[in-house]
Amino acid sequence: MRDDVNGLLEGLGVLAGAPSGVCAGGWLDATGPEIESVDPTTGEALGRVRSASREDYDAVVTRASERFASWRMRPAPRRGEVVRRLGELLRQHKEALGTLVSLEMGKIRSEGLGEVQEMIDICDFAVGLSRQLHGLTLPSERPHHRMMEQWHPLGTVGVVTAFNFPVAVWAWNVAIAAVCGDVCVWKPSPVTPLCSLAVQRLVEQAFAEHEAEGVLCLAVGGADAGAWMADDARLPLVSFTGSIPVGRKVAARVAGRLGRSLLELGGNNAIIVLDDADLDLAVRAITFGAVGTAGQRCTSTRRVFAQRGISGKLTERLMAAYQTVRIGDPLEEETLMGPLATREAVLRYEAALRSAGEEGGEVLCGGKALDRPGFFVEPALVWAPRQQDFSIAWKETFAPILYLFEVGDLDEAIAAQNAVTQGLSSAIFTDSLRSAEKFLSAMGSDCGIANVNIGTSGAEIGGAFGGEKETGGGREAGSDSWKAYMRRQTCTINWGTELPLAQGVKFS
Ligand code: UN1
Repeated sequence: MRDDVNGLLEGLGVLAGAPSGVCAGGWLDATGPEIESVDPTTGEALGRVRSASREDYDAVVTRASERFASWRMRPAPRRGEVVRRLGELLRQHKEALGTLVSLEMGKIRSEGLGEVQEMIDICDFAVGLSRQLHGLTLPSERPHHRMMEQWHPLGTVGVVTAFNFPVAVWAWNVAIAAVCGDVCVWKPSPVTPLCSLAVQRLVEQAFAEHEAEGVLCLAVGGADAGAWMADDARLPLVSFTGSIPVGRKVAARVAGRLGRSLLELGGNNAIIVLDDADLDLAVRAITFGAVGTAGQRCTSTRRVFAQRGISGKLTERLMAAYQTVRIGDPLEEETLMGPLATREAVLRYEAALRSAGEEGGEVLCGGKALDRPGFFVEPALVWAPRQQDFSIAWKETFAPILYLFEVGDLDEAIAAQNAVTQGLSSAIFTDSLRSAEKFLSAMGSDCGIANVNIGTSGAEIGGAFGGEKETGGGREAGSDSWKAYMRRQTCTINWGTELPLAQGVKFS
């Protein structure tokens, strides 16, 4: 697989020199600095992309905003047809694009392919949705009046995505936004610029075939470009996926201009394992949740609260499972865990484990960076003291580190799980209906996602995805998340010959 990396990149059209990372219904000549894409498996350069300068970015937003005037008037089901074509192209290029995700980001190939599948799924969902952007009809208090609610496109949406899902999170946003009648400007992570070029090439094809060029635009850039978006009053909505500290800044800046932001920030996801749990399921779910994507999902499992009667056995089983994790080139079929995405991530992994040791945590297995090229680490299992005394577990470290805590009962587990400031995903393993229902009740998990007998990661696109508290409150993908990309209009229509005023007011 690795022998023909150049063939792969050429096939996706992302190799030659330092291609432009700026596209708005045709590729523009980018004039910003070059961004280097680094292969996390070897530590060597994969390619370069020229990023958007401030002028380039402005040109993209101007073009996109002009495009909005006609796109919003195309009937939603016709807009859906364009997204359907994009979904078809993604099906055709699933292997190549999934492999590129794996190559550039470092997740294993099966997860790279799964990420592209997530794009295909959301395209399908959006196509159906394009005939269901429904409003309500409401009874008016006045005779011969009717009230209704309708949803209109919002405008130009800024979409900022993270390195860990370099293509799927973009798709969640833009497939929905496009059928809603919005135009989008995408700023991908500078860690994965080649993925964004490959995707944009498919966008260009699908949208050109339907005379819809310029609806989905690209401006590759770093933190500067993110800040331009946050401050840009031409963007009524900025969808941001990334860390809590950066999300906090984005939210404040967007709020400062009274724009809307849709935030998908960090998680600190826990799995509760009760004494009556099916251990086979729990061990598999925890291992995938903590080790999958090398712990670099916002939904990755970071904490386990094991009830006293089962904690010993669970720990033993997890230690055994961790020994079987084959670390290596993510493109090799038998690999279960690839490298971290960047060198800095390795340093953060090491720092977190140092803190864990200083605070009384005991590393049960793993815990070292591998002595080989690239950014490889071992998945680490840490037996932790009480959570109150263990500050490192309150933070999200984007790495395969799992903290194991022991708890007495379900109430203690729920309290500990909810004690942190993040609120994305959560899960419980139990065979007790009563315990499961308590966990899902208003006094249970405070997260945006709460699962029973499945892990914290790997959500399907049909549900609304997002979390509470410092995770930012945004909801993307399925259910009624589309409403975030539209503006609601309440209309009252008088079909009578009188003009009665509401609330019985007389004015004559
Ligand atoms: C993310 O990590 O930013 O639920 C998104 C999951 C994936 C999406 C994760 N479907 O793990």
